[in-house]
Amino acid sequence: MAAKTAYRFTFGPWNISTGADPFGPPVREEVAFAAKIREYKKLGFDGVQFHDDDVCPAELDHAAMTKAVAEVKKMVEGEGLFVEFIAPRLWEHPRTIDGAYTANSAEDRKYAIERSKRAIDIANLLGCRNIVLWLAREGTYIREAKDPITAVGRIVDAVNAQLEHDKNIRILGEMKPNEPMDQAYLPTVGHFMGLLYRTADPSRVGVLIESAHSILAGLDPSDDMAFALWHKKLWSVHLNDQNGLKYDQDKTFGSVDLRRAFNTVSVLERANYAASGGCIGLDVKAMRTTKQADQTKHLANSKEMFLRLVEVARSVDVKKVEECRAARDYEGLEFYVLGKLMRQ
Ligand code: 3MF
Ligand code: MG
Repeated sequence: MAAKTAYRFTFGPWNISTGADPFGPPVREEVAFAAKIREYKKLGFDGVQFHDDDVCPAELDHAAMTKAVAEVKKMVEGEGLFVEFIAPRLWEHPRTIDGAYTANSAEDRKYAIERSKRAIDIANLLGCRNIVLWLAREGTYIREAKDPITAVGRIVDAVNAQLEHDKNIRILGEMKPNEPMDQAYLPTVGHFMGLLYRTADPSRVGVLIESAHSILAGLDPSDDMAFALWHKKLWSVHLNDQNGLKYDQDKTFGSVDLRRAFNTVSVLERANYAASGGCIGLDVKAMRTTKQADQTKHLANSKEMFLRLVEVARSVDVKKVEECRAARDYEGLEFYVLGKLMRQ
């Protein structure tokens, strides 16, 4: 049998964090950017995901930005890494308080689009063609705050402005139903998929699916991924785990529901996701109780969980599964899968 395409693993530098949360200050020392980049290879990762302002401050003029990006490129390439995507951080600036593309102020919407185009320029300088849009503040706290119909159109306009800014760039929507907003305008993968076919160039628009975001929407991540895979639109993932419908937890992959993680891995294996060029991105947070010396354990553990589940998925007897399906013996199938997960 031909060797399968190896999975490529990525994460963003925000996954190494100080442990500050809305209820308490940092509990670990801040790690310098360059030191974070040096961790990747040690942890067995291949590439980096960036917010635009992880690369350089958003206020830099064009010349200073170009220079700063060149330094980061050198640093990343020096470590033998590649940049998987750039995500414009459209949720921290004073001009994005009321949303970015859907803000009621025309000036603020203009800022969001300009900032997104700038993120595309940064991506180009880094030799990367993926832009991830996590539409953090495109929604409302109260329904009456914005015109929801206009809002949907404004998101399409913003995507189009980016597709037109650069004819090579690809846009990946990362959908999340709530947090920070009470209700997001495009809460699920399905919502964004319904919209992407109406953009100026649907062939350059796809999705990044985060496990926790699907779970927060009451959906199963593996089914969300299967839906996007059928459309050939699953271009990246953020694997993690989530314990029920509460705040976004970004737990270690597989740590809450092993079977759900197994099904996620199985669907990626079944679709030969790695061969299509997609990376295995992790978006995981260390527990606040984690000590400084262990601040990357959650990343190593998530990757290891993924690889172990790949082994389990590959050990599944396809014939046995098909027999159970044909006989409608789902009790038997379930018990077989549980046994596999217990390595029995
Ligand atoms: C929010 C997220 C973010 C996004 C990241 C890239 C911290 O819930 O998951 O990760 O993935 O900003 O768009
Ligand atoms: Mg994420």
